[in-house]
Amino acid sequence: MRVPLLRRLATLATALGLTSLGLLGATAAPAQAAISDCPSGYFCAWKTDNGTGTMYKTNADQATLGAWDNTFRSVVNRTSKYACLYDDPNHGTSGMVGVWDPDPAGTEWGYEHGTVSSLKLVATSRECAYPAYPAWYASPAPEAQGFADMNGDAQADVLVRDKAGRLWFLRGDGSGQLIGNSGWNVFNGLVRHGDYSGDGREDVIAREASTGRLWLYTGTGSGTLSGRTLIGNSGWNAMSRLVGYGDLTGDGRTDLLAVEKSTGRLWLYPGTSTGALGARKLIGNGGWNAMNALVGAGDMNGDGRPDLIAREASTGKLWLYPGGTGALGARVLVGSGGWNVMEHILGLGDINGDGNADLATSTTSAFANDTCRGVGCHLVYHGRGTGSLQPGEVVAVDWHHLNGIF
Ligand SMILES: [Ca+2]
Ligand SMILES: [Ca+2]
Ligand SMILES: [Ca+2]
Ligand SMILES: [Ca+2]
Repeated sequence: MRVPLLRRLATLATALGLTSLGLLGATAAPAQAAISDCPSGYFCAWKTDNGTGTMYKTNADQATLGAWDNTFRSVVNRTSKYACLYDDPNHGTSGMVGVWDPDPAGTEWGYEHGTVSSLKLVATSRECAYPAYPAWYASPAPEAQGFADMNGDAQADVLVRDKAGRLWFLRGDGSGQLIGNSGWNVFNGLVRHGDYSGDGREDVIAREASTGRLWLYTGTGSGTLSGRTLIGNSGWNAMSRLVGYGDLTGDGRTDLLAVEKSTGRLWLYPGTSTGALGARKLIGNGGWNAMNALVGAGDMNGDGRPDLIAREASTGKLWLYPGGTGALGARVLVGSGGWNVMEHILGLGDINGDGNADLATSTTSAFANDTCRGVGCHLVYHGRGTGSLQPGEVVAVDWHHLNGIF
């Protein structure tokens, strides 16, 4: 089945913010094309509007197109990757960038405008114009916080899962390191923070969607992960939210919080010396399903104990629940509303190096301010060390087309 080109281009232009609207007025693709001539595994193009005549084919990136420069009129992408078509040579993005979805069966074909000068085949659509991972910058924190720092350089780190199921480690200098080649899309819960295995290095906990199992991936201390250990046999899909919290019990070991879907109860699963989780304890009687974001945010209010940030779905308010010893204290309002325009809220410790824990966010389509609009704006809210936050600032605009940031 052929996806209408107009809709596809319009969607893409909106989503990626790449395309000038000039091409959206093109007429529909022609009625016939010899797409069956294109071999499986190849991207193919023709100089004619109906896929007849000499066929171009490639299964590799092309910085220039030689005799085929500015000639593509109809195309089919029978590769398993996204085909990015650039008006510029060398994959430049100053001109139009078109994106064709993977279509190994060759069931869709479309119309191009005779302006393509280079092409690239990539695993995720965002890579047509951006790195696979978003921009992330953090300053060295004055105190070692042991929170959100997987490689021990005192800079807050971010982990990103992309739509191809790869895992990336962002160390805070704008770069990204691949730390999981594939397969991470089997998880429907990914959490940090803290050291569960007891070696002083931050780990990752992942919930397997198909089994409800909970896995501990032990950090190596350099940003990468080594082997995994099963720490929950089953049943974890009964939890709507998992929160890597830090130490709530006061024994120096990182604990996990979880909200039970059916009851709205909040449970504390204490970390132990072995990486396994201890017997759970009820720390919230009910009502926690009213929260549509829970963030282990480190010590936001400056009393030396990690705190919980929660977003109330019905009001868009942000609440701080101060961590005590094995329990949470009375909540304090730290965001008076509007927080539902955030897709992710991340507690990453001290991002700007002033000693106070901060929050980072990325936005939904409902967000707009003077510097950024829509999906994928990335803001930092600097903490004042009292629990309250300074106004957010947009610091990047490419936190979109991903499959998890934590
Ligand atoms: Ca770090
Ligand atoms: Ca603990
Ligand atoms: Ca605190
Ligand atoms: Ca700070």
